[in-house]
Amino acid sequence: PDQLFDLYLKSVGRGAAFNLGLAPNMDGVLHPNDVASLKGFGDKLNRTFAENFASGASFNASNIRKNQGKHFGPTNLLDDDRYSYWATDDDVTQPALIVELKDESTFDLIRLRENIKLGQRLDSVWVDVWKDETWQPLAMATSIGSCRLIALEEPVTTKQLRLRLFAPVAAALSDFGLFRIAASAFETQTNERKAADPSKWNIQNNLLDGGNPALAWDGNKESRLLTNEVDLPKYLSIDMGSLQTLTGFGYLPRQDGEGAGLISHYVFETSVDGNRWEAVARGEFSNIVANPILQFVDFGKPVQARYFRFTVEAVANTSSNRSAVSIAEFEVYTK
Ligand SMILES: [Ca+2]
Ligand SMILES: [Ca+2]
Repeated sequence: PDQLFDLYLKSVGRGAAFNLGLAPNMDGVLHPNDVASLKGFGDKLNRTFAENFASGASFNASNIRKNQGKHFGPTNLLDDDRYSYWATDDDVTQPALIVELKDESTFDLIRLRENIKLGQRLDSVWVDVWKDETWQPLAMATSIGSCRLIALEEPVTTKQLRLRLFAPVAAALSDFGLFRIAASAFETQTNERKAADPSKWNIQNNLLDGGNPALAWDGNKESRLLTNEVDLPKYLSIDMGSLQTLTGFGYLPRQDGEGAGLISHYVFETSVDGNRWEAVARGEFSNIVANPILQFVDFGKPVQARYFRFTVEAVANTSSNRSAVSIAEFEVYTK
């Protein structure tokens, strides 16, 4: 959520579109982690903009266009209408506006909007706070446009602010808001899966002849097990050395761009004693040729096991059941 919020500040907060580039998976739905992040982000956004600390403020403008406070006065900054605005006379290009907040407030996000129907007029806006009996610069922004969000390094507490506007023509500011960036309700962990330590693994049985199986769990994406051509299905079973709680496994296809040996169909079984096996996952890596990234399979529930057996039922790019098999990395997850 925090990363999405940063992206929001950098896009919407600079008058640009907010494009996440989220891709749905093969079932046409977004990954649950993405959905959780979006919900957290939406929640953060709602809570951040729930209270505008500028609302109820009183203003003292150095100039109001034609002295028409009703049409061009600074109260138009708080009316939620992005086309109503505070404007100055044509020859006033460096006006100032003193803002007296209703209450002393703490904020770390400033929103400014121009009436974009009149074009982008402002060169820059300075925001000062009244502190220690003097105006102290707090923030400055150029190119305001339809929406400019300024995130402060740290929250500031004040009752009085001053805006100084610099424009080549009469200024037309339509909105001014002060907000407190809400904390995220939760943080998604980008690395929530915890891979089991493969240093204690021993091969129990390997029917995938040829190549060096240890290269499939050496932690190096560039090295790989590449077997001889074998008749599929064939399996490899591992003794992890002790009973573990497993939640899923991951298969990283070869990363060298070659298409041979990309596993398309698999069965993953576990065993407590190395004799009796239980299939906990069976399926297809359907997009592996187009997108040879880490293929993560969640068991749906934790499984107690000391042994696991990975059966390669078929590989992509061939209709024959005789093929080499490649595994750049293989991981099992304990969390
Ligand atoms: Ca307005
Ligand atoms: Ca490797």
